[in-house]
Amino acid sequence: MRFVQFYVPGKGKRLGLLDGSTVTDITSNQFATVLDVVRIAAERGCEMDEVVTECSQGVEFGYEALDVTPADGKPHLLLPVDAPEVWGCGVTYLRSASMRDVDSEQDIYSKVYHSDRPEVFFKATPSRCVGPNQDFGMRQDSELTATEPELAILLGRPNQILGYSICNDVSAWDIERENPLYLPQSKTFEGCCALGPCVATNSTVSNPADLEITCNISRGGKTIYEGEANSSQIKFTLEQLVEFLTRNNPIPVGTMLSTGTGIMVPNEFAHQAGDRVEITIENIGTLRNGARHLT
Ligand code: DO4
Ligand code: MG
Repeated sequence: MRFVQFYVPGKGKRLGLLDGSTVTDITSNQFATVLDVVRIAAERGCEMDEVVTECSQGVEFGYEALDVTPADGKPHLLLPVDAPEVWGCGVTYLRSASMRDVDSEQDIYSKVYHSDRPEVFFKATPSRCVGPNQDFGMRQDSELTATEPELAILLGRPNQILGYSICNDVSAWDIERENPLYLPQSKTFEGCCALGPCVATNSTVSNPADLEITCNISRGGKTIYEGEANSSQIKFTLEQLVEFLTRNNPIPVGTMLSTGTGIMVPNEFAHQAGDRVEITIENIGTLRNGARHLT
């Protein structure tokens, strides 16, 4: 199943199920958000699909009509889940390690890539996240902010993978490169994390360890960069990444863990305001966002 959250004028936030090109509004007294479904699945120790099997069918919307730039007067997609915490994993793909080492003074990234412990860092809270078709932020003090297209895991209980989404781990690479101790400033800021367009559950993503990930960046209507990776190239299993995140680290129900990027956008395609980014992951969908300067 694919869960979405969307806004309808006069009604507010709605919970929907995406099937093909149709979104069915399944908002009820029992669950009004994806986080409600996650909480019930965590409590019962079951899949999210099982939580909604008996819900009555509601009003239908065309997905394309929802996948539009947010405006108060029009229905539109929202963040797929208001994850109380978003965490990230780093240098989980060889490409991420080798390209970062070229621009850093020591081989710290390769050392982490070849170590038994992955990099895990705090990324965002809901107020720092943007949903489909919203602009992500570029810090005022960064001239090299880049897209990092990643598969994200949605957790119920600490060891319960309930579903998947797409994350753009937008990062100020120049700040991170100046000194690795500046990593939190390179990773966490207003609009630093784009998520969406849906949460695809285990029944829809049957093999998360083999998903094609593609990215297209365009400027002024023209493609300036295209890249691809496959989640099979992640050095750890997804369960191992979750285990490292949750080791002696209590996480709230509904936490998202982004699994690192295998697509390293060359420095020459550092973002400019107005860039458009499309990230597609097999079985999940396409996340579209723009880039904007923070003031
Ligand atoms: O330390 C650098 C961050 C790595 C990262 O975010 C990634 O590999 O995706
Ligand atoms: Mg990343």
